[in-house]
Parts: sequence; structure tokens; C-alpha cells
Amino acid sequence: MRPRSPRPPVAGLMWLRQAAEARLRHTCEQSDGLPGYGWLLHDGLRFGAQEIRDRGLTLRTEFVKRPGGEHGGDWSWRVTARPESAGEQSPLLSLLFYVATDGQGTLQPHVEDTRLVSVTGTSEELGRFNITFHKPTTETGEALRYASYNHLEARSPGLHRLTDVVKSSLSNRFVYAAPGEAKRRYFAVDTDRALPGEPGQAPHSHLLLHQVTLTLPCRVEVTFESGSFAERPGSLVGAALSQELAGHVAAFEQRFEETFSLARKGFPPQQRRFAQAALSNMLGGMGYFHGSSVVQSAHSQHPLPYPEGPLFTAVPSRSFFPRGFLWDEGFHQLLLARWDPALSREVIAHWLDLMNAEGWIPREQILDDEARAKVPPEFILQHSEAANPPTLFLALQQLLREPGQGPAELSYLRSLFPRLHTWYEWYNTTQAGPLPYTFRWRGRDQDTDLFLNPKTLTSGLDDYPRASHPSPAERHLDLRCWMALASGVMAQVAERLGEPAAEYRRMEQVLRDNALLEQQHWAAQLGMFADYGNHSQAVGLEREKVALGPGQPRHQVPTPRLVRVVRKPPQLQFVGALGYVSLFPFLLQLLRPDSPRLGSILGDMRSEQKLWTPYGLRSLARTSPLYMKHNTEHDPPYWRGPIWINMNYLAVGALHHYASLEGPYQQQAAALYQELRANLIANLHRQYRESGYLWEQYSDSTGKGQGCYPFTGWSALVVLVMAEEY
Ligand code: 6A9
Repeated sequence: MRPRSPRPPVAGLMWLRQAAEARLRHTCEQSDGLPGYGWLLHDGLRFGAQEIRDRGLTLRTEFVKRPGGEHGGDWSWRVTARPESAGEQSPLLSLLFYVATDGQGTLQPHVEDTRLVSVTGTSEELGRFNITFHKPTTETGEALRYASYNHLEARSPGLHRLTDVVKSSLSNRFVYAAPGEAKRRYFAVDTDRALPGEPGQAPHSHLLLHQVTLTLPCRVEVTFESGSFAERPGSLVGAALSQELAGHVAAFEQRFEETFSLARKGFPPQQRRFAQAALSNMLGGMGYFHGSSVVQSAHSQHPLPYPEGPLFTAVPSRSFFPRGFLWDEGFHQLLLARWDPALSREVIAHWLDLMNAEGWIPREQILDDEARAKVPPEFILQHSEAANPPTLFLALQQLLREPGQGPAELSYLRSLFPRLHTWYEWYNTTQAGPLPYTFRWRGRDQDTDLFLNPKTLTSGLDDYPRASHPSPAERHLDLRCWMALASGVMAQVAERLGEPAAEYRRMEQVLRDNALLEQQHWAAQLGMFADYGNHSQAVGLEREKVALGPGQPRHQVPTPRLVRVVRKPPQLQFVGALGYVSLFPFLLQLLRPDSPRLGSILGDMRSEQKLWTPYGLRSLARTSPLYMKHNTEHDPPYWRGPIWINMNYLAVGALHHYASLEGPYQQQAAALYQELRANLIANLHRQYRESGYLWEQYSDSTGKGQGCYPFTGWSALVVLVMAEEY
């Protein structure tokens, strides 16, 4: 828990299952290999319930916020721990609740015997507050027979080092001595142990920690009470907390059904709970970040820090990518705008506020030490020519459709408009293609020797095959289609505001013109829409031949590298890589319903030799030369076959669209719509049941989740597929 502050006091939970090789759990780490964890219910504002399945036990964490006073009100936590299976000797568990400052505010411990009973404190945003660690109880609220208590007061160089500080203070000299039970040694924080200091760094963070060690099942509650909340009806603990939680659960269920109608559509309870968990984990994963990116611009020789600022955003993955990504966010907001339009507006505004004077928004937001600690150095630098698909326009399009557009929504749009225009123009000027109305992603990998196909990270589709030899002659189909969408939404916003809209409309019409689109991107010989550029199909990776020098012993020769060989020189031509990029004029609904190209796209989609699988559409056709090919020895295929849910969401939405328009392909689109939708829902649900998670992508041969987890970024769009909201 943290307030939205640049230097927040935070409160958190660590836990430790007492065993020979005890491992302290704190932040979400894939390497912990938990059988499952995630928010099952979360309304994004006042309430959430999370289940964490660790080896041998399950933790349920719940929170409620109660408004009141002038500083955001109170909150309460409840943590319930249960053994995985009844019968076996109950494991000994430690729950470690902590509060820590981050450079401002004060904390005062109140200790009785060895038990840290409460902490009083102050901070700029929270004013005076009081945090109470209540005595543990059974699940039904009766006092526990026995528990052991320890506490710690320590300093840390920053919040990102709290785990280390706690770990290094652990000692197993403590004894758990419940009456009538065998004594057990256990690990606990030990104030007597020396604390690590970082040379030359003033300790910045003040930490207070309460450890309770007990047997399962049990329940522990913590309350935060705001000093400015004068007439509180009573503390939110025990029965009062149970009642409040039950009210929130009922309200959530009702609002979920009103928003997505999954019961009405006949989904059984198990699938509804899956959908609720997908939405909730996206909401529960939202973060308030503060700091600055490290930016390399064309105007300076050296990387410079970007101006400091806040970002309130959802994230692709709580464990692996716990930070903002520009084009992911547009997809996240498609879901959140339906749940809570006001929340979405806030997030979009935050992102647009990250724009520099030229109109650029950094693609990946790595803003503070905590974020930087998780990213390899080569990914930290953001380049100011680098784009990313402008998917915030997708989210805006959705917000414009939401009912209840009043004066507040209009004035919000008005304040957004200048930035939107600047952003739109940034793409038009910096990502312009070689011909009028064509576009080109800048910043492709330049090295053509080491990669099978130089990547295009900016497009979001990373290793999706493009022209083999990057050059200014390239035109990229996906970017052109994104710009058609952007132009249309700009026109709509301008019209709403009574601003001049004609130029946006004209641009939209030109970019939607099917004849021009075909002229620039239809590859007649390949029978598909395609990128165009300096390209050779005849490329491959081969081991470099290394000659032994005279007298040089064999073991001194380095292992030969894999290098690219080009067997036929590149020439200007269309790039044969059937997959998500080829589908873009369909995905973003630019094709006229009577276009014969629509027919061939639907055919390619439904072909199992090409894009169709029983689990969703694969990213690259099986018939495509780079299908499932490594890009380097250590870089496995990513967007070269696996199934991605953001693109599948657009595909189902487009099928739904073409199924609703009269035309020669209407029936075919309707049939594919039913099939693709059913396949996606069945597979994601099955994978969730079997693995406990939603995943970054899914195997096109088995449907299995792969890449990082839990990934409740755009994979959570399955909720909208179930709800048929496009
Ligand atoms: C790597 C390693 C802990 C790649 O979902 C975020 C992005 C997408 O925007 C993009 O389309 N993902 C997709 O191709 C993940 C990118 C992660 C890059 C940083 C650092 C961190 O190790």
C-alpha cells in the first residue's frame, strides 16, 4: 500500500514458511515458482481479494479502504493462511508486516514485550496516522492459543533494498514453544544483528517490521487509521471488517455482471471467476511510479535524465514487467475504460503528460531505482526517435463511445487536445515513409550481420520479419494502418470540441482509400498485404569459419559465432511474411466489406497451414520462411509463430465488425467469429486452470502458456472477448 506520492511511506507484507531452507517471499518474482497468485477480485479503488498459493499453504489477502478525513481515509488488511492439505503437521508460518518511509515522514514504534503493537507516524500526504498490528486469531475470529513475536527497526538505502535488509537480519536462534508441542527453532528478524549500510549513502528509508509466527490455519488483521478522520464509527476489524468485505464482494459481483453480462451470456461460474480474476489482476497490478527515464536524443551526445514526473498506469506483468509500456497501455485501457472510465481518463492523461516538447512519449517507462533494478542496462536507455504504436487512440475511441458524456468529459477532452495533436504530428513527421501517405518505423536494428532479421522493437512486434536490409526506402504496413486509426480519432475529437477537423478527416479518408492502400501495400505475387523494402528472402544463420593461426592451439580459438549469410542480394520488393502485419488493414477495419482482399485474408486466417490454430491465430504463418526461426543463437522466436492475445482481440473485433456489414464475406466472417472466439476463451481458461496463470503468449502447437507470467496485461482482453465488447 502506498499513497500517490513521489516519496511515499509504504506498508507491505513478507512471509516465510519455516523450514530447513526457508525462503523469504516479498515482491512478485517468477523465480519463486509459486503454483499461483493473483487478485481474484479488485475494484481498482476500495477493495481487493488476492489468493497466493505457496508450497504447503495458501494465503488470502484482502483489503478495504474507507474514506473519511482529509488524507484519503483508513484502510484495513486481513491475511488468512490455510494449510494446503488438512491432516499433515501444520507448517510454521511467519507473516512479516512492515511500514517504511522513503525520505520523508516519521515513524514511531510502540512495543509491548517483544511485540510491535502499533506504529504512529506522519507524512506530507497522509498527515498523522496510526497503524495497528492486531493479535492473530483463528479463521472465525477466536484468539489463537499461541504465537511468537519479533520485530525489527532498521534503515535502508531505499525501498528497493528492503528485502535485502530484512533477509540479512534473519537469524534462527529463536524457539517456537507452544505449550504441549515439541519446541521448534525458527528464523526471525533480529534487531541485535548488524545492519548493512551502503558506503557513502545516507540511509534514506526507515523500516519498522512486525513478525508473527504461528501455525495454520490463522488470520491476522492490520488497520491504518488516519489522524484527520474524526468520527469513525469504530475500527474496521473482526466482524465489522467481515461485513464490509462481504458488502464489497456483492457490489463487485453485481457491477461485473452489469458491465460484462457474462452470466446472462451463459458462462458458468468457473469461467466467470476466471474473467473476474483477469480484470482484477490488471486493476490490482496498477502502479503509481515516479522518477525519470534515461533518454538519448539526437540533439545531445550523452544520455540525459528526462524531467521527473509521475505515471499512474497498468502494467503488462506484475512479476516480470512491472512498469508502464506505451502501446500495451492502449490495450489495457480498452478493458479498464469499460470498468471505470474515470480511472482510464486519469491514466491516459498521465501518459500524455510524459510527452516532450517535440511530441515524443518514451516507449518503456523505467522511472526509479526499483524499476531500474529489474532491467538489464542495455534496455534502460530510451531513444527520442523511437515510436511505438499509438494505441492510446484505441482507448480514446472507446472512451468517446461510453455513455454519459457531459461537460466534465468535454473539458477533459479539451485539455487533452493540444497534446493529442502534437503527438499525432510527431508520428506524421518523424515516422514518415518514402512516399506520401506511407510510414516507416525508425530505429530498427542496424546490424545486418548478426541477426537473421534486424528487429523492429518500436513496432511492438519485435522480431516479426521485415525487410532484410533496413533502409529509408521501407514502408511499414502496420504503422500506416495505425495512422489511419489515429487520424479518424483525431477527427472525432476535433468535431466534438468544435475545432477544425477537416485535415484529420482528409487524412483518414486518404489512408482508408482501398485503392491507394493496394497500390502501396498489396503484393500481388504473394497474394497478401505486405511491407515493402530492400529485401532478400534467401538469408540464413551459419557458423562462422575460423581459421587456426600458425602454431595456435585449437582450444584457444573462440567458439565460432552464428552469422547471417545472404545467399541472394537484396532488392526493393514486397516482404513475404504472412502474419499479423499482413492482417492490419483487416484488424483495424480499413478494408471495405466488398473488397476481394477481405476474402483472401479470411482464407489465410482459416488455413491451418497458415494462421489458424485451435487456440487462436498464430503470429506468423507456418508457410512463412522465418516461421519459428531463432534470430540469433540466444534469441528464440517471439512474434514468429506464438499466439498473442492483443492481436487476436483485434481479429475477433474485426470479424464481429465484418459479420455485421452486408457484403460477400459476411457469412464467412460470422462463422470465423464464432470459432475464433470460442477457441480463445476455451484455451485461455484451460491454461489458467492448469497452470494458475494468464500468460504473455501461447504456443501455436499446444496452446500452452509461455513467456512471462502472470501476464494480465493485454491477455486479460479475453474478458472483452467473452463479453463481446469490441
Ligand atoms: C526486457 C528484461 C526482468 C515485449 O509487454 C511489454 C513488451 C511489449 O510492449 C512488446 O510488444 N514486451 C513485446 O514484444 C516485453 C518487453 C520487455 C523488454 C525489456 C527486460 C527484464 O527482465
